[in-house]
Amino acid sequence: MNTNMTQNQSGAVSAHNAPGGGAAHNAKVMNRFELTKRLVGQLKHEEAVIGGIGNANFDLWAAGQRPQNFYMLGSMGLTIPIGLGVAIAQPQRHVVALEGDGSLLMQLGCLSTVAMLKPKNFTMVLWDNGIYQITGSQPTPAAGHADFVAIARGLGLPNSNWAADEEDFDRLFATALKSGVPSLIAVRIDNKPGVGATDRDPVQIRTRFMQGIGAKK
Ligand SMILES: Cc1ncc(C[n+]2csc(CCOP(=O)(O)OP(=O)(O)O)c2C)c(N)n1
Repeated sequence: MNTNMTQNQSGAVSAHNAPGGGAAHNAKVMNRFELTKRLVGQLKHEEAVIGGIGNANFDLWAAGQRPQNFYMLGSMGLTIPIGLGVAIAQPQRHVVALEGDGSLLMQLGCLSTVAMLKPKNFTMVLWDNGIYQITGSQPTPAAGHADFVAIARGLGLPNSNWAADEEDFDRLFATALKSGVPSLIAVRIDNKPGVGATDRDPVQIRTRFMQGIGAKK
């Protein structure tokens, strides 16, 4: 771990020195599963949700399976690109992408594509624990000195914000669902492991999702 990082009691790596990161510094460290349940509780219109590899989709699975959920297996960095594709293909449906910070780092350029295409029906939630948790909690190269909200804004996504606490997360998500612009909500999370374990059956996951969103196979 580099010297700019601190680790709080719950183990999350703080981005306290992040440039432009006042909001990141002030953001409470929260729990991904608790917030995933709150997020799912706000879904009333068959919104599609793409859960990122590992913990993002484990917690999405544990929060209650829905036919409109797609559980990403295997590849890092594809949650936002997949979500963007669904949002473009189905502009009447809101699409939510839940991604880990390590995975987003692997495909950071996707934010530029979202900013260029400006889908009105797309919300990205970034679970930032500063670590590659599922492979052994190695610190990411961004931990402690990068601010994902500042990065997203700089790439042309002004509706990007750190969630200050659980209530702020609820408010930001409710606003994002009806905002008509792409939104990114970044959340500092603790190091508690994912709660569920997604069935590792890619064909079934794909088939269920395609049926769930009424898409042809
Ligand atoms: C292209 C690629 N590289 C490496 C891996 C191995 N791997 C799987 S999950 C993961 C870490 C994911 O980190 P993050 O997205 O931050 O989620 P977290 O584990 O912290 O919940 C790694 C390195 C992979 N699946 N794909």
